[in-house]
Amino acid sequence: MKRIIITGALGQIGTELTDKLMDLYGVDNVLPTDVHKNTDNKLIADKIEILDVRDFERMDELVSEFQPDTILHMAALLSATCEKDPLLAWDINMNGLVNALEVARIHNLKFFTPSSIGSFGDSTPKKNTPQTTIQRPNTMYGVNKVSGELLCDYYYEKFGVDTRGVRFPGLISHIKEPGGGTTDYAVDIFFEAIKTGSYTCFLEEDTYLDMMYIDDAVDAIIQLMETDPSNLSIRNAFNITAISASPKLFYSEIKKHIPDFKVEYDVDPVRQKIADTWPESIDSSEAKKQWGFEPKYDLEKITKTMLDALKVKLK
Ligand code: AKB
Repeated sequence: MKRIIITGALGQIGTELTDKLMDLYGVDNVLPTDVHKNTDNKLIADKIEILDVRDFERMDELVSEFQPDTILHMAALLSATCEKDPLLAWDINMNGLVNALEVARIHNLKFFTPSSIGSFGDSTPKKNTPQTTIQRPNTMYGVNKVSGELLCDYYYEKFGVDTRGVRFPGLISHIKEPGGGTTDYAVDIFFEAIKTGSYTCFLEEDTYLDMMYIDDAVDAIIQLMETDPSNLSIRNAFNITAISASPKLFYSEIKKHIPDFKVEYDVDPVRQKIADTWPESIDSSEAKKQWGFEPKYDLEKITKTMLDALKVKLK
């Protein structure tokens, strides 16, 4: 990658990804885009262009002007939001993706888009979920993610677009709070631990899902995009994960730092139902083998990093 356009640059992953890319590749070689311009990040604020990913003409115009060699298509609605408005989800997640794949085809760009553990469903093996397995999700988000993976394979095989992707687990960050995801509790719990010393969790205490710290997620995207294409046999999305964790596990880890921390449960049936169809732990051995994926943050390190950073941020 030398010159990169990003969609959804102010989203949960986009914000930290854009920052790191500007650092590595130079501010002038990164073009952040999003549907709004509200950010405290000065470098991103100076460069950001408005782009609704459903608007193909505008996307094409920005790419023609900026002349990137890579598009990182991050704009998407998350799982719980998709369930609230499934047709809007289809419009943004699918039409946005097709537009991004089309500009990649027309302008010969390398292409990345994230899939998710949400691309799996009830009939998928729940433990150590293989790279290639049954994917029959029953959520709109899952339907979008599986269709997206298939489209990436199609564009690679039919048009030779250099498509790459990962299936992200829940991501944990203190910079940007997520919105509308099923795994959001794993971020909220840290914010509330520092703000109020207690947290009411919307998933049951023993719901195990894969999680990862945002720095590992950003590094994974860059590492995958910098890998020689001949090393990659998977063009839809690689399973990646750092830890498999439950609300109870986060609670006991946080308690080691804040002994009075309290957690209660008020389960949201919509998000619990989504979580119950997702794997408890996925197998990321193909990502390790093909492009050296190796997360650096385990539960202990994630907890300490989050609490230390939020103590400063929220004081
Ligand atoms: C969500 O919860 O929707 C996302 C995801 C796992 O894709 N964080």
